[in-house]
Amino acid sequence: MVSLVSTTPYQDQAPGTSGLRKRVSVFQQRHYVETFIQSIFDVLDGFAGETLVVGGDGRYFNREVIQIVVKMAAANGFGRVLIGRGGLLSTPAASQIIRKTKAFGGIILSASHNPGGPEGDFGIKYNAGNGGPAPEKLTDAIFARSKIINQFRTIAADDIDLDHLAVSQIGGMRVEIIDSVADYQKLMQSLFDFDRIGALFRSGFAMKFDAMSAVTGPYGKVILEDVLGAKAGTVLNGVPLADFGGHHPDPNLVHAKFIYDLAMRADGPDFCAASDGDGDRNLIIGRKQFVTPSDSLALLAANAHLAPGYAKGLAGVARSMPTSAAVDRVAHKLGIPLYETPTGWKFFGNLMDAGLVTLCGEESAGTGSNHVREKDGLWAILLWLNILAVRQQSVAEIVREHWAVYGRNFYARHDYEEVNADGAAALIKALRDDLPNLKGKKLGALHIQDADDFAYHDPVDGSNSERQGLRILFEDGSRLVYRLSGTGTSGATLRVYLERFAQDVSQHGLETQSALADLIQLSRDLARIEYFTQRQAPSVIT
Ligand code: VG1
Ligand code: CO
Repeated sequence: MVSLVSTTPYQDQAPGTSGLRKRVSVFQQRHYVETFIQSIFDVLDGFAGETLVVGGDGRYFNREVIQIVVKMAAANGFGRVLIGRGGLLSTPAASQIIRKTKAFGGIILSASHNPGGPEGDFGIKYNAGNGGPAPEKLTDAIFARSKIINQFRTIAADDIDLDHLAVSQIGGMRVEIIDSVADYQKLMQSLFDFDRIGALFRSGFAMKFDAMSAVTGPYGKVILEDVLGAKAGTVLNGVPLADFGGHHPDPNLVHAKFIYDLAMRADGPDFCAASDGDGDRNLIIGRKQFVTPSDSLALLAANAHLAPGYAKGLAGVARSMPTSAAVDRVAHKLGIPLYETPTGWKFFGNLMDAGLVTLCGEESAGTGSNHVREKDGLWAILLWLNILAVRQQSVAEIVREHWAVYGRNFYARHDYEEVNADGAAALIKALRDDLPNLKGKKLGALHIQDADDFAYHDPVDGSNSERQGLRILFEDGSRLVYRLSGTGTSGATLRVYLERFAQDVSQHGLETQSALADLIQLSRDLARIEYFTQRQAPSVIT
C-alpha cells in the first residue's frame, strides 16, 4: 500500500466518451496514472482471481503505463493479466480478447486519433466484461473516486518482458503475453469469405491500406498481405511508432490526405483505406470515389448479407444522432428497426447485448457489428472487400447504384478545432436558449420545422442521456447539428454536422460543399460562430 502524497494531481475531468485523455506530460506527473488506475479498481467489485486484459496503441508512454498497471493489478488481487505482445492491442482486438477469455474487463491505453509522442496525448480507458466501453455510471463513479482517493496498491517487482510470448508470475498473479493478431485473424475468417477475397486479390485487384504508423499495421500485414495474398506493400506505414511518425493518426481528409490523393488518381488503386491510432475507425475510398462514413454504414447494411457472418440478415441497425439518415432508408427497406443514439460507442453496446442490433456506426468513420463491442476499422475494410469480391463492381459503381435506389444524403462535418473553451460554451448556451424561437422560422428558402437538444432514453437499461447535441431540422429534411467534442485535449472543438437529402438522381452528381452551400452559410450565421470563436471557417472539413 502506497500513500498518495498530498500534492497528487487529482483528475480534473470526468473520463468522457473514450476514457481519460490528456497531454503525456499530465500523465507523467507523479502518481497521476496510479490515481486513475486505483480509482478504476476501487469502484469495481468482484475481480479477485479474475482476468484483466491490458494493451495499447503503442504510443509514447504505453510501455511504462503497462508496467504500472500490471503491478497494481497484482497488488489489487487480479488472478491473471493478458497483455498483447509489445504492449500492443487494437481497441477491437482488446474487446474480442475480453469476450473470448471471459475476462473481468480490460484497460486500453490509447488516445485514439490524437497525436502521440512526448508532446502529444495519452489516454486510458476501461472496458467492461462485455468488451465494451465502461457505461456512464461507471465512468462517473471512477471520476468521483479519483477526487477523494488517498492511497494505491502496488507491489515491488521487476518489469515484465513485453516482447516475447511467455507466461510469468508477479506476486500471486499470472502474466501472459499473447499474440492478439492470430485471434483476431480467426475471428475475421469466421465472418468473411477469405477465399473469395483472396481470389479478388489474385485477379489483380489493387489496394492500399494506410495504418498511419499506428496499431493496425501488424494486423493489416498479416491479414491482408500474408493471409489474403494482397501484394507486398499494400500496407503503408505498417510499423507502429511511438509518435506515429509525427502525424495525427486520424483517418480524415486532412491527415489521411496522402491516401485520398492516391485514390483520386485515374491510375490509382481500386480500393484505399485507412485506420486510426487504436484501430477502431476506418476510411474507405474507391478509385475516384470517396465514401462518406455515413454512406459506408448504409452500404454495409444494405450488402452485409453477402458476407457469410451476416448471411442470415441483420436484427437491426443503429447510428449516432449526428450520422446521416442514409442508413435509416436501408433499415426501412429491410424492414428492420433503426436506433438513434448519442455520440460514442458505449450506447451501442446495450443494444447489441440485448440482440436488438447487428450493425452500427458513426459519421466519424467508426463502424462495427456485434462480433465485438467496439467499432472495428479492419472489420469494416474486410466487409467492404467481401462485398466487392462478391459484386465484382467498383466502389464507384456500388455507391452510385445505392444512391439511385435510396437517394443521396449529402453530408459534411465542419470542425472548428481548439477554439476558446468559454467562447464555445457560450455559443452552445446561446443557441440552446434560442431553440424555442427557431421553431417555425423561415430563413430564405429554408423553413425550420423543429429545433431541440437531443436526449436519449436507453431502451435496454432505462437510463437517460440529455444535452447530446443541438438539432435544427428543416421542412425539406435537411438538418444542422451542433455539439462540442468530448475527446479534444486543448481548448474546445465545435463540430457542426450538415445534411441534405436528395431523391432526385439528377442532383447526385453535385459536389458536396456546393450541394450544402446555403446550409453551410446558415450554420455560421445561426450560431454566430465567428462572434463566439473568432473563426471564419472550420479547420477540418470531412
Ligand atoms: C469523436 C467522434 C465520435 C467517436 C469518438 C471516439 O468524439 O466524433 O464519433 O465515438 O471520437 O472515437 P468527439 O466527442 O470528439 O466528437 V475514437 O476513434 O477516439 O475511440
Ligand atoms: Co479510435
